[in-house]
Amino acid sequence: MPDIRRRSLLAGIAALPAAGCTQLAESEPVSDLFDAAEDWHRKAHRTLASRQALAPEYPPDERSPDIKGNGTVRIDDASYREQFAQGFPDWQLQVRGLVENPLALSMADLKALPQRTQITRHDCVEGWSAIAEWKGPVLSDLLDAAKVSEKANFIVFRCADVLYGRDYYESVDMVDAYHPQTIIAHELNGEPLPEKNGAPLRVRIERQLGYKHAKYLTAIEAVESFDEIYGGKGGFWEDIGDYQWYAGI
Ligand SMILES: Nc1nc2c(c(=O)[nH]1)N[C@H]1C(S)=C(S)[C@@H](COP(=O)(O)O)O[C@H]1N2
Ligand SMILES: [Mo]
Repeated sequence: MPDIRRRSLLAGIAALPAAGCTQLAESEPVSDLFDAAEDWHRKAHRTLASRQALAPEYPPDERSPDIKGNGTVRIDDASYREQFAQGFPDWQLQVRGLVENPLALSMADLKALPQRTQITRHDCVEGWSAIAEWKGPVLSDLLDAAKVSEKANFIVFRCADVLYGRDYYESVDMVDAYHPQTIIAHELNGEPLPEKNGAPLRVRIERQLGYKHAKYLTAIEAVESFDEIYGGKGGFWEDIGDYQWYAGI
């Protein structure tokens, strides 16, 4: 959800206990009700706060010697090969869907935005992890520039690769989309992203398992639901039935 809505949600939660005071609360059943509501809101607030917490970051000397590539590691498509050979001069990242102001950003546009650098651990559901430094603009800046509609509930990531005959794609909710460590990475350990790791762009969503971190990004799409998108479950692995949509860590 856009910042404003998130903020008003938090403000609403914070304001609630105050409503339970004085006169009204003196009659027994009403005050029970207030207690229950307060309890519910306290739990909701705690859940939201824990989802907004930062993932651990590491010092440079804890970086892994290599970040293996998983899933797609090479794209054979001729136009991708040409772009790759030239350093992606014409690559475009679209920001579209339920937005007031759709964007088409070049690599130069993305590098001109404020950048975030973070050394984090990637955890793959298959049981391996690796620590690496990632750099790129934060997704929330792109979403703010595109002015995401109040109707949008999810952000979908579209990719350039085809795995087992299907287009790879992924999605997250607005809490992860606006998380301060969710970035559109174009560098890995100080170098342009290698092909195996998603060149030229991949998302880092540090509170989620590896398969959510879509590589070879072509578009970011704000949607109300997944009903009309591929298998309707919000992601490549989710549609196949292998992994859960929510992969929080
Ligand atoms: N487009 C795309 N994104 C993808 C995948 C993929 O095959 N295609 N694999 C996912 C999985 S399962 C993992 S663990 C990570 C692997 O990232 P890496 O190749 O940089 O190690 O990317 C994720 N994102
Ligand atoms: Mo993975």
